[in-house]
Amino acid sequence: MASIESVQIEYQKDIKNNLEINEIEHKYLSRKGYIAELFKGVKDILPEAKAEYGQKVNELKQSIESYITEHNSAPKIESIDIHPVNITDIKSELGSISPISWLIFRIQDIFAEIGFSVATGPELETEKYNFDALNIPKSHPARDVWDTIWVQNPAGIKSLLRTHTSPVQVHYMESHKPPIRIIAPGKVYRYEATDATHETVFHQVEGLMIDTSTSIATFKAIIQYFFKELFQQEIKIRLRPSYFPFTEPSFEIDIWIEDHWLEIAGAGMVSRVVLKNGGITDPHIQGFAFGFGVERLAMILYGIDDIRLIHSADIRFASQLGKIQL
Ligand code: FA5
Repeated sequence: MASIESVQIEYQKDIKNNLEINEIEHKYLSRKGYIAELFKGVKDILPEAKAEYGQKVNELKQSIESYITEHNSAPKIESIDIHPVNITDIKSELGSISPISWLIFRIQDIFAEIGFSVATGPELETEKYNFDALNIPKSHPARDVWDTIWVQNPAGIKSLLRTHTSPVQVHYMESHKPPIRIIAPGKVYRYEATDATHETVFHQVEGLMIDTSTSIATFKAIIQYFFKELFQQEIKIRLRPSYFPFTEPSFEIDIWIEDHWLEIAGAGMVSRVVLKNGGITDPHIQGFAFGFGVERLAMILYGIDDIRLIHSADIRFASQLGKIQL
């Protein structure tokens, strides 16, 4: 049976040797530790010495406890500064839908009214769909118009990030028979320097309408309907003759804003070569296609004079525009 003195000596030794705090606690203060053993030993003490013995064990116990409290690195519960928090008061910034998504939903709604459904295609494309099937062969100078971000994949196949949404035209024709009325919104990528009206990653909405009686007149009527619905007022537009290998004839659509024309879309009657590549060979079937720049439309609608602001990741910008009901 340990004596008070021997426990005291042992304890001093342990302190000197920097014994871990939890080991000291276990060794001296646990249920089977030295202090408990000393308290049990009280029964063997003479009755007149019991009180003094008990007092000494208690003093030793207290000095061990205060040593432990002082050296324990864990925060003392009394010393933690507790501030009650009313969790109903915590305000977090609510995110909002991006202005571009808003606009795409709005465009989808406008076209849905006249029977156009929504199609999609991959952003990681092949040369075949982005160029070849659209009548832009390898050597064709028109390929330079679309500065391409090429992607080398492990199988050695050359892929690319689509430079426009026009590949969706061919994917859709391959899997659907005319009549066709679709729009295909999505991201496109171009390896080009940015400026106030050009981004590297932006959105287009492709449109494709094909059946037996679709003409340039149909195209003009639909485009006029679309702009009137979107802007809720008459908008001055002009069709400029242009060139795309996949349409014949081809146009560029410009919109008059304030004091200048802004190019908003490419369009035209779908070339026979493209129809054939999509599996349509009936000479009575024809149609038109167009490709809008969504950010360019957003610039006009929201009065933004620099396209780079739109994807600047500035939450104030996005939330402000996201609240505007189109
Ligand atoms: C095309 O991409 C054609 N695929 C459009 C088309 C579709 C023509 C179907 C005929 C038939 P273009 O490169 O012009 O064409 O781009 C179309 C629209 O995307 C432009 O009118 C413009 O609004 C927008 N756009 C083009 N480049 C950028 C850019 N770097 N940043 C933002 N918007 C752009």
